[in-house]
Amino acid sequence: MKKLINCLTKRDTTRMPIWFMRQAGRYLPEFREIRAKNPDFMKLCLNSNLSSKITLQPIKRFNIDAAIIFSDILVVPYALGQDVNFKKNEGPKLTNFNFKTFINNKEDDFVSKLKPVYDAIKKTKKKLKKNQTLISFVGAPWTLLIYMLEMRESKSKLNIKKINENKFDKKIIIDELNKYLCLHIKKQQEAGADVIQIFDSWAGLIPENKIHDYCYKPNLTLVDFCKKKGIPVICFPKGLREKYKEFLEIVKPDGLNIDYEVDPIWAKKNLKDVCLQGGLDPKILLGNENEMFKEIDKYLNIFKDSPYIFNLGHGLLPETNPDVLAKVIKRVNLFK
Ligand code: 1CP
Repeated sequence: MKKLINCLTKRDTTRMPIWFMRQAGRYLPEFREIRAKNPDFMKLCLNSNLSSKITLQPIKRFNIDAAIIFSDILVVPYALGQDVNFKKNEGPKLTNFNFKTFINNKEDDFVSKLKPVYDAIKKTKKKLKKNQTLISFVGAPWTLLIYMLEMRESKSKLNIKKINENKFDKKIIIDELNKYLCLHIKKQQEAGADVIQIFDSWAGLIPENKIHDYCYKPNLTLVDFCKKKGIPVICFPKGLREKYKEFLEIVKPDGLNIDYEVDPIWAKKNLKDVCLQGGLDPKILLGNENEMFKEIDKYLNIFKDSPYIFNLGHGLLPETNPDVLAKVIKRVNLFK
């Protein structure tokens, strides 16, 4: 039986499942070894053998309940015609967005460009045990748009002028993106994905008067699609603060990942009828171990009797020591 799915869909609280965002990544020496030989990150994401191998690396090392397929949210803009480059220390760079090219995409081309992702899912699924869950994911339209239209000035600031000056009809782009995101979800499910996670990493930067159009509505479309297809779905609208409550009331996903700015006690009180996930600040894993265990125990005690999946309030940082992560996992797995 899959512990994670039971918790997510049946709200079973007998044992707390655990996995980590960015569990396949730069903090693992075995990942860095492959990465050093593959300087083109997008090519690496689209190499199904290597992508499956990377997906399984944390599963081999740790006693965790889920694998998350090694890919990126930006494979979607890539498959819709943009060049995507990952420059060291600069973050992803996408080429100039062309509305006409974008709107004239064909579903068959999109699916054939992303076939390696679906192949990687098939290969990985065969190697997982029955009790391990395979998670696939998409980025929500707003977060993809930030990269596609190069709207970000820094980690926490949007170029508002650029957004307002932007002549493209964002509603048309969001609807079109959602069409392809649903297709990507469908194909990932057919390949063997058990759960979908929707990352809206920049939801916290949406201007107040646009939150419905840019966040709630597009996430709801994706969640409703997952429900129709019968695949459990977890949302991560990072940075929404107290609006997490409104998001939940409108979007109603099976699972909701809270970020490290959300007080877990507030979350337990205000975010009901959902399986919560995550919350712990990834930076805690870089500091003093006693402090770290204290923080972990806080989450364990708050959420012990409610449906909760142990994870973080954002992805694992590249500086994380894998041996420390092993201790975190042991602590959680011994809890009940
Ligand atoms: O240099 C490297 O080795 C690349 C680092 C890296 C990795 C390991 C990137 C570049 N993407 C990934 C994989 C990845 N990305 C996964 C797969 C597996 C796993 O979680 O174990 C997932 C789920 C993502 C999702 C993703 N990509 C998000 C949403 C989650 C989040 O972090 O907020 C976002 C925003 C991206 C874009 C992206 N990809 C990579 C970078 C450096 C970024 C930008 C992040 C930023 O702008 O801060």
